[in-house]
Amino acid sequence: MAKVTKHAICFWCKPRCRLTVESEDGQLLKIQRSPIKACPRKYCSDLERFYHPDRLNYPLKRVGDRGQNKWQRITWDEALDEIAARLQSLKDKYGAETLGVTAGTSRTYEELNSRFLNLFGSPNQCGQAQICHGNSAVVATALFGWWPYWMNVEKLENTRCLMLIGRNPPHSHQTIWEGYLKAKRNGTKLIVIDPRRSESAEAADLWLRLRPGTDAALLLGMINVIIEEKLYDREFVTKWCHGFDQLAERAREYPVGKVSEITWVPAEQIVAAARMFATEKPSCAMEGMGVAHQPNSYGPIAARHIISAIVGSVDVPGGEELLGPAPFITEHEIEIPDALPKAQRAKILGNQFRLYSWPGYELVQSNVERVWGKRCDMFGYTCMAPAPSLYKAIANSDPYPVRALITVSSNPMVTIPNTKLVYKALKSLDLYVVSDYYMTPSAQLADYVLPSALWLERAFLWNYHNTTPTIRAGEQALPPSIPGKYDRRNDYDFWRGLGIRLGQKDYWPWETVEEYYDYRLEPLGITFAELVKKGKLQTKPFEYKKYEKTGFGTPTGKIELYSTVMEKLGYDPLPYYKEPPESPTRTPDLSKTYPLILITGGRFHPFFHSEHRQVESLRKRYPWAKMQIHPDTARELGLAEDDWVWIETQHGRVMQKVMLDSDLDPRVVHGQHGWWYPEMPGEEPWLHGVWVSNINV
Ligand SMILES: Nc1nc2c(c(=O)[nH]1)N[C@H]1C(S)=C(S)[C@@H](COP(=O)(O)OP(=O)(O)OC[C@H]3O[C@@H](n4cnc5c(=O)[nH]c(N)nc54)[C@H](O)[C@@H]3O)O[C@H]1N2
Ligand SMILES: Nc1nc2c(c(=O)[nH]1)N[C@H]1C(S)=C(S)[C@@H](COP(=O)(O)OP(=O)(O)OC[C@H]3O[C@@H](n4cnc5c(=O)[nH]c(N)nc54)[C@H](O)[C@@H]3O)O[C@H]1N2
Ligand code: SF4
Ligand SMILES: [Mo]
Repeated sequence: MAKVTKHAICFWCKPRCRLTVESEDGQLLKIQRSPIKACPRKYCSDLERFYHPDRLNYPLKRVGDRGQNKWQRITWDEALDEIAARLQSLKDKYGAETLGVTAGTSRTYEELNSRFLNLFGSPNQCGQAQICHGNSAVVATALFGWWPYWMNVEKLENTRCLMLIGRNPPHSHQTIWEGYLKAKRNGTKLIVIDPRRSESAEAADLWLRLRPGTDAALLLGMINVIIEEKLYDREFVTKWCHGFDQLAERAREYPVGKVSEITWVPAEQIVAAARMFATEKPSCAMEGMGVAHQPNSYGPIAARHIISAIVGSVDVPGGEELLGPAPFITEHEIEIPDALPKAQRAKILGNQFRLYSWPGYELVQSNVERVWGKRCDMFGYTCMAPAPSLYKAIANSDPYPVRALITVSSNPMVTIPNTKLVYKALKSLDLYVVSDYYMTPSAQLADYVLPSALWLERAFLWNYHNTTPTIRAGEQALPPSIPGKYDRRNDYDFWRGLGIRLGQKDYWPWETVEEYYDYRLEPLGITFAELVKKGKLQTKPFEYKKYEKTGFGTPTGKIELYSTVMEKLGYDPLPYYKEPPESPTRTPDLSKTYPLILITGGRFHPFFHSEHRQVESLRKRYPWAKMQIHPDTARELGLAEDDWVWIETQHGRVMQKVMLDSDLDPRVVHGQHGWWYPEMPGEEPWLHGVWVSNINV
């Protein structure tokens, strides 16, 4: 048979590169190298990953006790029939809210999770968003009326100063980093706020090594300097910002001396950063997980958006670009949130988090729609149950029984905080279904494990959750099923198959994912196949300062430095700093027993969260998990490079290997996340070594 060349979108990590894939007779031959220098794919062969013996090939049904690693191979029809029947009977017994769905970090068709669940009648959709960029998306939209689109890397050529706050793109978003390096040649400045001397920090003009968890104080201190030194954009603030006087009053509570004490950052550095960001314009900031994972992350996220606003860097090229939606059928429209009855909405787990839940959603999005004509999809906003609320509810049957869970593209036993709680919850379920590429510690606890088609084996339409008018498309490059070898299915087929069996037939008219995409593209007059040929479609030109015609998509029509949304929801309308729940200042007694501050999860190549630990050539680079620690601290504890060390908090302990780092504050250690060891036995108590080095324990 002749060689076939196709174009697929790679989902191994964040840039979502479109790659050329060569195959023959369904066999993968070669994948074009990525244009990105820091691509983690270069560390192993694609054949090694694609044809890995651990890949799941057929649906599996549990035959032993949960966690015994005893499985029977069944067909897709058997699996879907049985799952549908069990879901129906649990729904009859406990109500539709007894089903939860958990997703990962937008690796697959997550709008379909919501579509299925809304039609099923449960509000309990749970993603990674609330411990990922979801918080930023929600807060930005509340304050700006749209989420600034930071993946427009070309914009960095116009940026004069980039501020990275708890974000390290050389390892996490390589395209952003390459965009910055290009801009740097024209003199673009870089400020990095990070307790670690990350690769970004190394390249920075200013590196602020702060105490973990104190970003809100630092950023409020910078706001105070900018206001006191009158470095803000007076005209923009007067005309387009709501609540400047209240903000100034709040910022006065954060003089640099006090902020320096809280954050461990020298006062002159705080002043220098404030001046640089306010004068090298347009400036823009990008916050990451160092900030998003903080309790009370509203504070730093709001403060960082407010800084960009008061210096007048919003909706200008190279600043915080508000690009608006693409005029096609958006993920949000596919989710059909209105299909979920109001009485069911009210039952969403975690509804005490009002900004993230329906009341906040309605307040924010009705204003977004007024100005943009569409709601902002923003992954994980369509009202999700936060993971801790979901797992607590399952484990304790409180506030009601949640007896069934479907996990598609996530590994909660490794990636969700508090593994012991997740474990207790998963063990107690009546029905647990996992769709994945590989067996994982989470899948080991399932009743059904379904083999998902890899990115090479499926079509995908990508537009960053409608935060940009640009759409990209990749086609299915390899067959997901080869008789006698494997029978994987695309997650689209899974949701459609399950939906049809549960009375949703009219809502799944598209037999294939390609037909589904044709439907979504109809308003643009282009088919999915045509878009694949083009590769990328800019549906309309990027426009700036649109607010001059329409106002901002917020209740006041202005950028809300003082958030009327937060006020209506009963929260403090201004950002503020609160000590972390466990800290040397707030819990000094605890600090006597546990004197060091632990941060986790800094990204590192070649891994992606809990993935690729099966791939031998990659494991050669990191056979075991590593913990960064200052050499002086290590010496005091009698530790040397590469020693195994217990990392212990009041919640649990795991072990990782010592990696010395003399740039770290001696009071701080950093543990990698995502660790499990596929080579360890799958059955309990091992669960592939999930208790050994997994920092979320
Ligand atoms: N301590 C700590 N914990 C963290 C973080 C941290 O920094 N520190 N980061 C958090 C963040 S930001 C995030 S986003 C989460 C990520 O959490 P997860 O999304 O749970 O992370 P992954 O390990 O990528 O798990 C994805 C799983 O889905 C499978 N998979 C990948 N693509 C597909 C697909 O298309 N279909 C199907 N069916 N399966 C697929 C993979 O094989 C893998 O097993 O982790 C969070 N957890
Ligand atoms: N290789 C690889 N790439 C990835 C991923 C992956 O797992 N592996 N995950 C992807 C996903 S889902 C996401 S969300 C992104 C996340 O990408 P980033 O947001 O860049 O995530 P991190 O590397 O976890 O965190 C960035 C920095 O925050 C610092 N930090 C820790 N605590 C604090 C603090 O209190 N304040 C401040 N200011 N900084 C702090 C850490 O030292 C770290 O250098 O990466 C994506 N890309
Ligand atoms: S691994 Fe990441 S950088 Fe490399 S091709 Fe895939 S998406 Fe692009
Ligand atoms: Mo994430």
